[in-house]
Amino acid sequence: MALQFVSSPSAVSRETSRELGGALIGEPATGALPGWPVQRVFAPLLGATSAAIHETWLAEGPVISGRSEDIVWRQANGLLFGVIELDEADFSAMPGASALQAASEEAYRRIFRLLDAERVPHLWRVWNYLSAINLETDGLERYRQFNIGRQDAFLESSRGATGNVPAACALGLAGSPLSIAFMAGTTPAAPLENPRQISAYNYPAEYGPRSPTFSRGALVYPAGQEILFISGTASIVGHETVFPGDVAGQCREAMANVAAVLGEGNRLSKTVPYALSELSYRVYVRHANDFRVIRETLAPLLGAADVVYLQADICRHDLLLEIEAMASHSQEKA
Ligand code: 3EB
Repeated sequence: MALQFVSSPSAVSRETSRELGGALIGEPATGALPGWPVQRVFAPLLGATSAAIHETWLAEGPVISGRSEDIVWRQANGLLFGVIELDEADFSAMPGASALQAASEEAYRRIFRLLDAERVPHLWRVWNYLSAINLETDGLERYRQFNIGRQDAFLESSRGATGNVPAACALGLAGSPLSIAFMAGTTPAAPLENPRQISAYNYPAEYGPRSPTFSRGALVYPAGQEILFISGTASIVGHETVFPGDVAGQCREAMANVAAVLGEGNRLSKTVPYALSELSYRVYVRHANDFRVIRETLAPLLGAADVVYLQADICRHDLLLEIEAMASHSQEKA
């Protein structure tokens, strides 16, 4: 398999020169971080046997490392993985634009400059984390401020903010800087939408002055391979939250949405069909107290799948959980 995803309680003990990048989920690291781009996800793990989980993407061969404008990145075989962390305190609010909005726009501008310079133009998947995501400052929720900066950067880069946009997630983590990890490639992604939902980039204005810029999922193509990314998925039908206050109901509805995006993936896939039970899941739980109910409700729907549960704030105050998932298939035909 060309690109490999590994998950373990600790960083790979010795560097193999094949690490492209990854994430460290759990308690803030006290020791040194690995030498490859690592997104620190400052979120308590739920129901885990270790204090932290390292997730690492391994390329087939040696990788090239670089740093530009605070982005730490690596690339191999037409694929680039990068992480940028920005401190909002380094940005100033302007009339009508918060420091978070400015930082978000700048982060995406830098990402697009890097992708243009490295000729890896297609943004496939983005992981967005920020602190206090539901906090309202100067009359606008911080998630909505982030959405303005993100969309402006897409429009400014002439990428457009609808249709061909990356799969993504956006969560709130206590004490986190604005942290954005991304995977990009030399080949275009096939974006996926969910027939049960309005595309997020077409959400009406009641969810903020600018719509979020992401697709419901994507099929992407590292050499010889197809990866299915299912974006952060919640209990939303059309554009409305359903089952407010009912955590089990939200679990079932979110999984119905995951299944719907998987169905779209299977319609467009160049490989054998994907099954819900083969995906790797990340489940974000707003209230740690809901964890048991969420795990019990999801268990029969996920089968033996790998699941990481973590506490995080979801970008709408009435959403109690969000589920993202991915799987990889070889494109080699038997
Ligand atoms: C939703 O469906 C839930 O802003 O990048 C999910 C995935 C959500 C990605 C983002 C937001 C984002 O609207 C929230």
